[in-house]
Amino acid sequence: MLSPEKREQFQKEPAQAIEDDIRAFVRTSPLNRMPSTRELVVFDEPLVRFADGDDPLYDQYKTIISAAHLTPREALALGLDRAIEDLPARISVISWVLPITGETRRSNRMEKEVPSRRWSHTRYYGEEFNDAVRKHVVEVLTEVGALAVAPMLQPYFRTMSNEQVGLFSNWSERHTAYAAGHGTFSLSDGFITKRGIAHRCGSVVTDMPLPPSGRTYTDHLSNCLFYVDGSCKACIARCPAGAITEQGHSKAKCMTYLRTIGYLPLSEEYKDESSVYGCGLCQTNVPCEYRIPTKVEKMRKG
Ligand code: B12
Ligand code: SF4
Ligand code: SF4
Repeated sequence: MLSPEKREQFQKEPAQAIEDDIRAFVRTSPLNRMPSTRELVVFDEPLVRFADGDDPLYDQYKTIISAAHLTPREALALGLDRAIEDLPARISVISWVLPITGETRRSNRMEKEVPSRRWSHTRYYGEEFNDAVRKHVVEVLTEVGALAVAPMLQPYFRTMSNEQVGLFSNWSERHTAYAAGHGTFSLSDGFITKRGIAHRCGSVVTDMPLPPSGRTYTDHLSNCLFYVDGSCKACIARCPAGAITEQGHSKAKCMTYLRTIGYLPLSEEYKDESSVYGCGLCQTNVPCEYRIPTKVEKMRKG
């Protein structure tokens, strides 16, 4: 239940109210804790931005990804079991980035074959928490009278593949993060934000009119050093599966590796676990781990 003050804030300054609310939830939720060491949080302070639900980018995604990738209007209408024509004139998308903590990044940096236990737990319990954020945001928006749907929590959410992009889902969290101006893609395929590439992200579609945060980059690869000046390539050396080359990221090799280590834990560290989750070695011990590396380079050059 929201306090009367909070309700008033949602009326007067909805964008700030949502951002404050997500930050408070990440800071205080007991679910944002490592199960083994409850005092350690899974994610740091989140980044929150907004996209226009009718941004023409979403129509481009129908071609860049697949016709099956939903626009925000489709995602909201399907989730509410309404016709698209019955939706309000303005649609917005709330996009958040949950930066992985320094402790977890450091632990994964030392690994060469399988992710650290903390990284693996961030993949598993962290995504459970990300789902809790999705659910929480939908509940709060509904309480203040808005329509809201978290596409990844909907029964219609699915992952599939096509010849053009290989594996994809019908709601890509990172393509919404791109639309909201959080950052860009990269050689390793990871999404580089101002808090770096080591994060998880999520989103909710709503009819609450929120000001789009805007984008400052020139294209979808602007934050990666390799695509800016041909340098870096640190992620290529980090990948134990040989899934990253100058031609980009092989999802097939990456997924095969994730499945292999998932079912056959290699490290002593996992002897009490039933499974290892994720990998993310390409997202730690690399220049884009904590920051947008192209900006650092530009500053250094004057
Ligand atoms: C399927 C899936 C996978 C697949 C395929 C990943 C992929 N690249 O699509 C596999 C199993 C390989 C995988 C692996 C991992 N995953 Co995964 N995965 C997903 C999932 C469920 C769907 C991804 C999706 O829909 N992709 C859509 C396709 C089209 O994306 P794409 O091919 O990368 O997009 C390219 C094109 O669009 C192209 N492009 C071409 N022209 C243009 C033009 C424009 C304008 C734009 C914007 C783009 C564009 O650029 C992109 C990059 O090359 C998402 C959750 C979600 N619903 O989003 C998580 C997600 C992508 N995974 C995530 C993570 C963290 C991982 C792992 C690190 C595992 C782990 N947790 O330890 C590895 C990392 C692999 C890597 N090197 O990136 C995070 C990514 C966060 C981040 N930091 O980038 C997500 C978003 C989950 C989350 N909720 O946070 N994953
Ligand atoms: S490690 Fe370097 S080349 Fe790889 S994604 Fe990061 S900035 Fe790009
Ligand atoms: S997640 Fe692991 S296997 Fe996949 S590209 Fe990154 S380092 Fe390679």
